[in-house]
Amino acid sequence: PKRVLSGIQPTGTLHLGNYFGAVEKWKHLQDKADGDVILSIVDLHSITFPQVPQHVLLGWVLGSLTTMARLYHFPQYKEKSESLKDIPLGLFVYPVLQAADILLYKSTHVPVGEDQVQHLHLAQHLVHAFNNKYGVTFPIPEYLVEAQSGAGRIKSLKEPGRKMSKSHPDQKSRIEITDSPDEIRSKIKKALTDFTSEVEYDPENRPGVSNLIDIHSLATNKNRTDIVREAAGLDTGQYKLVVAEAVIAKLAPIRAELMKLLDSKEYLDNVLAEGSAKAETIAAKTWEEVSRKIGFDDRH
Ligand code: AQP
Repeated sequence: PKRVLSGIQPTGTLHLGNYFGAVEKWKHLQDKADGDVILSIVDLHSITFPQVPQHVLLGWVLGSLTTMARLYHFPQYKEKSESLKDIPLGLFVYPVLQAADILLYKSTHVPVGEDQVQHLHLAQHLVHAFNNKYGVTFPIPEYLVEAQSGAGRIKSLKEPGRKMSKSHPDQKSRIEITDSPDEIRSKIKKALTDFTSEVEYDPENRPGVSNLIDIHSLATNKNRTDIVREAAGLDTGQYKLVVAEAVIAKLAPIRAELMKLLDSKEYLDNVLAEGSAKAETIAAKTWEEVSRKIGFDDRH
């Protein structure tokens, strides 16, 4: 059976990048109802307490099946460790824990963005390594291609060379989905562009305005060519106002629903409790099979 797995770290409020890059795609997957869809809040990745020990246990097993040399080459590790003097071991083994998340549910499909392709390769490699050593246990997780849309990363409003991020200290670098219309206007007005006033799509040379065009395109489902054509005659300052209104319109119903949900704590707690009970059942069964195949005794 098809089983799709995806997750998000609880490291801040969702921003436009998370929404367009992940959440909106999840909604499509859920609506399509083609197989199981497991969506998770990956709290171990963000270092809270372990609620589901099987993730850590399987992560340890998988860690013994790969090498440091392989993990050194991950771009996310390289990028995040560059600015650190002391690199936490957890940051280094992160992709192994991610592979454990995928394998623990015997996931068959994983929607990934381009920055995650190597991580999925690692998960595939670990499936081969485990299955060869202990007998066929896991399916090979595949990319979920339909879930990848045209646009790449949404970039930071302040440093368009970097992606928009939840945990970046500068709140003005991102649009959060809970931002008020005024906050959205103000952030987009202050978004970094360049000294050319024309609105054109040229991500390499003009990343700032190109990022706004990408955001505009995702918010309205219009293609970039039409957007640029319609913006002829506007300078980037005027164009920012257009983008802001498009984002406000897109987020209005999402924000309203979110506010309603935040008021119904009981409902949210139920969704989480029901979801984790279902996930636990699968995770416990897989871990039982894994420990039996490895030869851990009954006490585990
Ligand atoms: N800027 C982005 N553009 C498009 N998609 C994005 N995603 C994240 N940033 C962008 C997608 O959102 C999901 C969330 O992934 P995550 O929470 O596991 O961590 P992340 O990718 O590292 O996201 P953040 O927002 O940058 O979090 P922090 O600041 O905590 O590292 C993923 O599907 C990701 O592709």
